[in-house]
Amino acid sequence: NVLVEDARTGLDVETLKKAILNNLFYVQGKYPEIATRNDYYMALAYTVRDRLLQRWVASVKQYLEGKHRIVSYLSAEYLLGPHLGNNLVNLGIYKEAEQALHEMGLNLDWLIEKEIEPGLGNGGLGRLAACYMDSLATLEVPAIGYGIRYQFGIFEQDIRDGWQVEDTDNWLRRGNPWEIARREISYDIKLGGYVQHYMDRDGKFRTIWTPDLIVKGVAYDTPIVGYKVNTTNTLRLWKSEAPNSFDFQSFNSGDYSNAVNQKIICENISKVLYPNDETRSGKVLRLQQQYFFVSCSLQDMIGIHLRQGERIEDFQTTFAVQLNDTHPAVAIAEMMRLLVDEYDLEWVDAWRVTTRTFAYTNHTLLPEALEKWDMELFASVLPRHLEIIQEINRRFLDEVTVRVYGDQEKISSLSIIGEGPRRYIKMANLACAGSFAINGVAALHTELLKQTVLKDWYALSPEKFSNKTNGVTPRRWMVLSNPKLTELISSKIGENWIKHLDELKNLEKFADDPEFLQQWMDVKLEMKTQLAQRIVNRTNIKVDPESIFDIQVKRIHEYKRQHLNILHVITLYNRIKQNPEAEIVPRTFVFAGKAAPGYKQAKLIIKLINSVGEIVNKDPDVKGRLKVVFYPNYNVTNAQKIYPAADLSEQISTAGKEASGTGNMKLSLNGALTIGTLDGANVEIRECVGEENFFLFGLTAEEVENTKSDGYNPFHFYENNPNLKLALDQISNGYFSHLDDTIFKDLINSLLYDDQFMVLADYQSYVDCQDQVAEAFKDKVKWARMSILNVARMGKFSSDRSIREYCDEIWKVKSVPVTLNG
Ligand code: 26Q
Repeated sequence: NVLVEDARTGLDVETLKKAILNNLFYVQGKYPEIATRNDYYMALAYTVRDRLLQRWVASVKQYLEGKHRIVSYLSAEYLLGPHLGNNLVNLGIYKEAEQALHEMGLNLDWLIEKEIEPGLGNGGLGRLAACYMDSLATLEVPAIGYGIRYQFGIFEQDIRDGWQVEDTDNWLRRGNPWEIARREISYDIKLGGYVQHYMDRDGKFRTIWTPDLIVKGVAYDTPIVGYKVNTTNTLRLWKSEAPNSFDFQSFNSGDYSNAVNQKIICENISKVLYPNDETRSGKVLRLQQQYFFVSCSLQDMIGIHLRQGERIEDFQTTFAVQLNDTHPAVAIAEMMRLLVDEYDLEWVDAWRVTTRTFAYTNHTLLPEALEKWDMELFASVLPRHLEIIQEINRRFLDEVTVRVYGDQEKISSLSIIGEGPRRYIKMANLACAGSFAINGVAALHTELLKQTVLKDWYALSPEKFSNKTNGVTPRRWMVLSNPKLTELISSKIGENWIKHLDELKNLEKFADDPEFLQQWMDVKLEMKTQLAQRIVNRTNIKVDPESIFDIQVKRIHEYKRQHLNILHVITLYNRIKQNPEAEIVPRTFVFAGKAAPGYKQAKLIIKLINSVGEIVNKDPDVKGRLKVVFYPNYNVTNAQKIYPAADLSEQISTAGKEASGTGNMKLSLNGALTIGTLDGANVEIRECVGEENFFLFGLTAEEVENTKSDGYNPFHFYENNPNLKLALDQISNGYFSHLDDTIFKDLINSLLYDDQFMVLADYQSYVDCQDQVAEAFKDKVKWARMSILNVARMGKFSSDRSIREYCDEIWKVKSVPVTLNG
């Protein structure tokens, strides 16, 4: 009620209305008659922010008062997605805000669509960090996420003439109401230069690192509120700037342009997100980015710890630090430098603190994706850290040599420094040596880690290893993105499932209820109709909402095999061309995803999808039964619109290559059935939903390895499978490319003569499985029943479950409920 509730904290419709108008006036300087939609977006955003701030301040206060271990999540990427809708959901005021705006003659959806999402990540790894921040807050766990405030996030993708073109992501152009710049929280970060050692008057060895550049990191904080709790944690992202004192030298000596140049070099460090996933780039700037955010974060944590009146030796009692892949692994060397060089700890004491602080999550099995830094390049950026890593390695190998009985092969595989024509630093080995826990992100992935890339580490310290299967937040990926399905589910089993996803189990008993089945199908059809509208708006392609929506949305990668999917499209098309009367269950193939700008084959796959689409979509023989859509600029905003409309989820990576996948979980939770290989978390999804509700095909990880060691010959499959041969020939002959027979040559040659990812070996199994999908889809009610059972059994894949496991088994942290006083 307006009278008792403060205009900045009240959650009822009347107070919200008042607050929105108030913010429109005092933040945007507008009155309703002249306000734009963006003005209203900002007014609503500030209204929500006021309510977050109340909880945020209370959370910080509560954390500082007691003695609680705090989770510190270090990640070079956070793929947050738009904040407004999510914050309304988590504050529990979505309906109220909708009503308030409605009474003002406005529509909440329009305002939500105004937000430019912060795309500060490439894909799965960055999105996982965002889901984990949501679950940490929802589980009321004290946590702080540290990362980089990139001025430009992941590039925007456009499609021109079927090719991907990249544009910069200027996400801050209209300001950011969700962050608070904390100018007073900043640290100086050294880069480059040289190191000197000397003995001081007391006979103590001292180290001086004289950098050739100092940059300042400034904290920008974003509140992360939990679902229907007060807990509001901090995401602290660092922006790089020139230090205050900086310009003096150059300015005083009159070298103005040099001063300006140096300032630009400093600002460049947090300028742009590297758009490669799963490949290394070996660039100086990338290493500078990693060190920059890691050093700011560790200095910040040490400050918090010491201000609590604690001793530096007890750092690990205040923080558990999780390394999201090896991107922040230089933290292990930086922690040692801070403890030994800055806080005067003895090496062994510093190492004890360090190895009780860090835990490492691995996200890849592709050996070529493991991070390595050329030693000379590393020394040019971090000369002191190279010395420290060498010392860590010397002591570590001393210990190891005894344990492996001098086995040289094992020693060199465990060494943090790799030898060859050039020496290099292996970041995964640094992470393993300096961490008390190491985990993979799905059961199969963890097993394969133990058997392959981290085999010798597992033999050395099996007790450090565990599995933590990924999860996704049901708040963003169900409640926010699919309100109709959410309402239908809640009408049967209440709302508890939103925080306790296992309760979806209770849906099983409605799987044969005809009325519920009909409602389930109605919701899906409505979501498909809405997506069809977006597709036609964006691409001019008209699609049939009654057709199977067959969806593959994820980064474009050879191992993810979007080209296997397109071979199936061509196969169906050829069936029609060979017999226009052939029975074909109508399908809409939706592809979306970005290719790393330097990844030639991935860009070619995008062109191929669009080329095939161009022919198939307009061929009159097809009679609209097949449509191929490439939905441009896949990001969190678009994903939220696509998942709810999916009938079929394509999870078709080569077995043993996808660490986990998380899109597989989001699609399944939105009622899609999966066609997939036994890869990543697919294995566990299938175990949960039941094999009768999962379309399985393809070689297993073991069979892939055996086939390869027996001498895999893809050409054999080409020669012996007429449908496969026809499809590949059409691609190379230019059937889909206006008779240009050069465009796809590299792609076809790589398939025929190498086929690292077993596309040809899995082709027939895939096509056969797709035929079963089509057959199953003909019985709409049976399909709906499978879809319901599938959702009912997906409860395991909440990021709440993942985070609970990390808290109990790795971090040993407990929840700290936050109360609002006054
Ligand atoms: C490294 C060095 C230089 C530049 C960029 C990179 C880089 C950036 C991003 C390397 C890898 C990534 C991202 C990897 C990633 O997203 N991996 C995915 O992580 C998900 C969450 O665990 C898994 O579900 C996916 O299976 C895995 O592919």
